[in-house]
Amino acid sequence: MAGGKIKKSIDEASLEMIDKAAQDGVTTAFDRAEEMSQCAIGAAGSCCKNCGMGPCRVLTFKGQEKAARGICGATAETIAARNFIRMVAGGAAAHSDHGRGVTELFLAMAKGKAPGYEIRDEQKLLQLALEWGVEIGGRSNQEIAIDVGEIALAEFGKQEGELVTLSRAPLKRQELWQREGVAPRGIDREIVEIMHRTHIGVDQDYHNLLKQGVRAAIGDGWGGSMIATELQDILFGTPAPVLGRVNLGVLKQDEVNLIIHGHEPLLSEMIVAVAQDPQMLELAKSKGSNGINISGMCCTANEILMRHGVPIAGNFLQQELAIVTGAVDAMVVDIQCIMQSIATVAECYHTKIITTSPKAKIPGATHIEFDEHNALEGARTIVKTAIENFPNRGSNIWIPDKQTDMVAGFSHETINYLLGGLFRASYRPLNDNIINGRIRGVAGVVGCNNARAKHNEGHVTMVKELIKNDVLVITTGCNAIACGEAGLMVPEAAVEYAGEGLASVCETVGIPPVLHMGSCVDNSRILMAATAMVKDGGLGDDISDLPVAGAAPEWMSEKAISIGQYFVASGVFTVFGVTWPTIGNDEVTRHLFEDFEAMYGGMWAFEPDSIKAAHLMISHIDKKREALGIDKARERVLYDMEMRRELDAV
Ligand code: NFS
Repeated sequence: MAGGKIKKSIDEASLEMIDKAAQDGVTTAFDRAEEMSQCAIGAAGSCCKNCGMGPCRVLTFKGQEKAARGICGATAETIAARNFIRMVAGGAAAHSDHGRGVTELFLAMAKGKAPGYEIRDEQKLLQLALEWGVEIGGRSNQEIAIDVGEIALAEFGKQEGELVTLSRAPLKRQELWQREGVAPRGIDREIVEIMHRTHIGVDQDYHNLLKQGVRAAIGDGWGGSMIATELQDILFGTPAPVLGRVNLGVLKQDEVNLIIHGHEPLLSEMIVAVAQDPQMLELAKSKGSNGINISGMCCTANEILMRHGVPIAGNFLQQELAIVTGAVDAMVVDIQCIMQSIATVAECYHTKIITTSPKAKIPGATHIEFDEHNALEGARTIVKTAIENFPNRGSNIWIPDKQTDMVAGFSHETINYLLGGLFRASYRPLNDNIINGRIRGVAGVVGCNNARAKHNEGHVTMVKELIKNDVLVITTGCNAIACGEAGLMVPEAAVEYAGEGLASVCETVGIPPVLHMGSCVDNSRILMAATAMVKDGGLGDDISDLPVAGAAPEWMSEKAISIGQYFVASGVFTVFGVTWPTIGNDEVTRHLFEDFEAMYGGMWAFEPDSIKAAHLMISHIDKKREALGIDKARERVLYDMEMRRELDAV
């Protein structure tokens, strides 16, 4: 049963709810992870079930002479590579279909067919228009937006040439992609081609297979995800730093609790607006509550926190636990990272689960379909459903008294302003502080929770180790929420956890040592930040020259594999924890971990121990510092500090 002897989370609020679930006889992912045994061959990526002759299991153990093959003759390498890039396809499809949804709404807005939506960031619209050669002079924003939206939508189905957004990458990177033949022609095309090539009897060369994985992943990070981020910013505003709160303690005993869970900010923006409507508040009062409390879960939570300051109830492994409080009147979901079990857990309490996407239905849930032409009406129905369910709460309510402050919303643009000032926005001060050694480097730590690992432990341990060693951390997704819960996303955390060099920069600028950059599609902001660092000069002429690294210490989703792959393809050393999907095949793993460095300047690594993983990243950062000839500067900084300490002691 839940609870158990081994702690399943480092988060106290979650542990309280895991215990309550056990008392209430409710099963959660934490229990299922314990009960469900894993197939070692499948987990190692050595099981092929791409045709009706299989599954063929081809795990070759050390010392085994005859290499196993599938019935069709596929080698263990082919099978491992096929499985790996099918994960990339799944992840890239998810992000990109999200991007397509945003683009469709954007176009409907521009054509005046989506009442309630408008252009909030005009500057970004014009900037995109300029980049894409859309005529601006003498035209209305709506007209410009129609052209921008149409170009964006065409990127998904484009068949030839290459994505327009690739031109945002450093020149050297663009040339490398062309040279290696991995510049995506169209976002969908590369995903479809993975499905084709991994069908029985097509591509049987693991080098060639993995190359297509790279191509589709670039189409995600520099294509689908980037389009999602840019158009969401135009529609809902580019985030700027905002103070919020995080963890299950944001739920309120005396108010209607409505949790918005999933990924697209399209509907959630409307719900946030409707919840402030006096009529709705009146209705809520008439049902005996003191107000309407909206909070977020998973990546949607990041979206609405950074744009509206709406509190976050938790990350991926906390979605069932929120319902276990007994205080959630409705949980509305759209797409991705939604456990089917929330409907089962909800049966034990009064919570109404509301699905909204035609792409994502759950038996037992109420379906209120999101219609962009009528979004406000849909949002009203959803908020009303939550309010009307408030009187049905039982007496079995227990909200953990735990919540933390966190600052969110460091978009690539605001980092620019914060560091460089409003009138001379630039990454110069960041680059200078890297060059002078106060900041050792930058790490992007992102990704999911995984029920096979202790909740939040990998995230928080790694991030603490990095900032202690003067590495500035930028984060998105469930890692951002984990860091928020651990108190790492407030400026004061710099003094408590960061090394002296990093702390001194954070104190001067007034920023936390861990910067929240948004949801998972917003990993594209990290690509833009890295590109801005290259363009500002002094740190080489490609992303692969920068003293940066990436990680997803608790990954589990296919989206995480696609993200990792586009980071690697962009020249970033990227380390994953928990498990590695090609671990059953040395050849394929070696290719991803070693050969990729020569090809892309970035490569994969696997290290489940978060401290060791952090040090792999730090070593890589130091290697890059050395190559740039700025390693000595850091030694001086440390020496200075040592001297200062000695002086202080006198
Ligand atoms: Ni991204 Fe993982 Fe999901 Fe968001 Fe969380 S689980 S890959 S972080 S919510 S997408």
